[in-house]
Amino acid sequence: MDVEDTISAISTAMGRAGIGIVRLSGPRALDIAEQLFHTRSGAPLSPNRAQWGEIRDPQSGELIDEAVTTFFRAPRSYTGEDVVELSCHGSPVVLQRVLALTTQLGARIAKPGEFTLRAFLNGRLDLTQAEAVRDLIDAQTVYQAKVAARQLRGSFSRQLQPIKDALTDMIVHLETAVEFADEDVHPQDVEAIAARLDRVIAHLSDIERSFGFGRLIREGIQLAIVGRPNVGKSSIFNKLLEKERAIVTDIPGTTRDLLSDVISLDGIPVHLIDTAGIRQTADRVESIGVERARTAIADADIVLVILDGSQELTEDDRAILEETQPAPRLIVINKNDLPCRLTPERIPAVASGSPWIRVSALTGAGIDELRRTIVDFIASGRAPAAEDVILTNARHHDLIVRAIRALRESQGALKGGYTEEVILVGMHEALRVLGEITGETTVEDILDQIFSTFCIGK
Ligand SMILES: Nc1nc2c(ncn2[C@@H]2O[C@H](COP(=O)(O)OP(=O)(O)OP(=O)(O)O)[C@@H](O)[C@H]2O)c(=O)[nH]1
Ligand SMILES: [Mg+2]
Repeated sequence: MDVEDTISAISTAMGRAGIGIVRLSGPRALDIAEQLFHTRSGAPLSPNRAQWGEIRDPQSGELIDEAVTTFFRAPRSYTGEDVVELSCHGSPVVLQRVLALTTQLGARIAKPGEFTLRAFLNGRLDLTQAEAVRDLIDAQTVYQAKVAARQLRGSFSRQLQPIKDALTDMIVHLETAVEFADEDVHPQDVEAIAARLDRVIAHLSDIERSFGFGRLIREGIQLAIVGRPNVGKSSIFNKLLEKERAIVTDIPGTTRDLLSDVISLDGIPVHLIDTAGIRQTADRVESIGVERARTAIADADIVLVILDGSQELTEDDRAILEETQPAPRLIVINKNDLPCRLTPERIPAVASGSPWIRVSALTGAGIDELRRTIVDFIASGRAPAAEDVILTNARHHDLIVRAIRALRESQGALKGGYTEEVILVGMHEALRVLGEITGETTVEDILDQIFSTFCIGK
């Protein structure tokens, strides 16, 4: 990992824009910037000030752009090194030209995430915070951004600290017993340590459980809209999307293929899937659609079973209710604007406890309540107990699981009356693994893996 040289990159998105930034970091950042950029007053670049001037080709003297430049002197910068940011006009051609000049003057084009990698290596951020920078940039919903912003401020590392402290404390205690081999660990001590270990494992398990919800926030859920033909599946799909995405007609069998689109409910991405009406059919195209609808049911996290409230249950309805029984489902009685012929009591699924709701896709009545019901359904039993620890990162999850496993082994050894050395193995392993989360104990190839998922210029 080369961190001695000076790196540069275009830090703003490619494409035309009001401004675009070329960023330099490293020991020669200032020197390179000063050969390119000349303040109007002729004054040198001074730290923490925005200075206006011109960018010129150092060889030909040709004017390239007017720019505002900010210089951050090490260590008080994002990377902890000297950083210069040249805010040019956001023309891709200008930015490429300026970037090329920085390399001619000795800078190297930065790899993805290299600025943040340097910030990490210089102790400006721990690894969870560095990952939060990436997650914040990649966030697709407000909720994802909120969780990332919290992690960026170190909330996750702070949660882990007392756990690591408790572990260190116990390790010191046991190591001392090893040093003075003739002094056995007292039985009371064994009990006290076992109780503390239990608490640490419980705490880690709480964090581990929040991953289910974290993944929901990150990846969202699949929601399949199913039912027999003509009950109003596509109409409800369109209403939830708030646009006329799917074709709606009074001809049964209108939708043939799967249609999908994403909405955000309370910040959670929900992938809606409209499906073909399920029925026995001789039509070849339609029957392929019906097969796909069945696959969608199997893949869905939630199934909306749509029924037509203006008609009695048909055989097709009963078959679908039967078929979706194992799935987490919500019964939606549609066409509430028409005279009602279907009361919930007559629906076997409702009798066996599935939640239900009445809507009218025609008038929009009940659609907001449907959204709320979906959110409640998603959150039920999965919402995190403590607002500030939501595990969203698979790497963190994996390490937490490994720490729990190691501590359970220690717990087993402790209760089984093994020697301190044996008990300590799992505790040391857990501490090391937890250190990997924040980056205290991290090997180089893991860093490579993490930072290669960043965008360039960050
Ligand atoms: N009165 C009334 N009509 C509705 C309502 N929802 C849908 N419809 C009508 O019912 C018919 C079928 O609607 P679609 O949304 O195409 O039904 P679908 O379940 O997608 O049908 P397929 O794609 O054929 O399986 C259309 O004529 C809609 O206008 C409703 O709430 N009230
Ligand atoms: Mg349809």
